[in-house]
Amino acid sequence: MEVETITQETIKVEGMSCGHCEMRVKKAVEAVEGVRKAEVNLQNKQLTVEFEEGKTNLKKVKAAVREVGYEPI
Ligand SMILES: [Cu+2]
Repeated sequence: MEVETITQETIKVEGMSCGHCEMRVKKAVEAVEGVRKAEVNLQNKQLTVEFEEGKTNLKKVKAAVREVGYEPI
């Protein structure tokens, strides 16, 4: 049986100005294979993401954020 390791990371995302931006980032990150959960906090400019290690990594998550037009830090 395969053991999945779930990693949780919180990063800052610049460029979000409203709830629409928040949803775009959330959807983009949740679409990344291996991502279990994404929560975006507009006020704190924070993205909290839970993903399966080995299936994806923070670099891919950040790339997905950039793809929809925001700047992960
Ligand atoms: Cu917006």
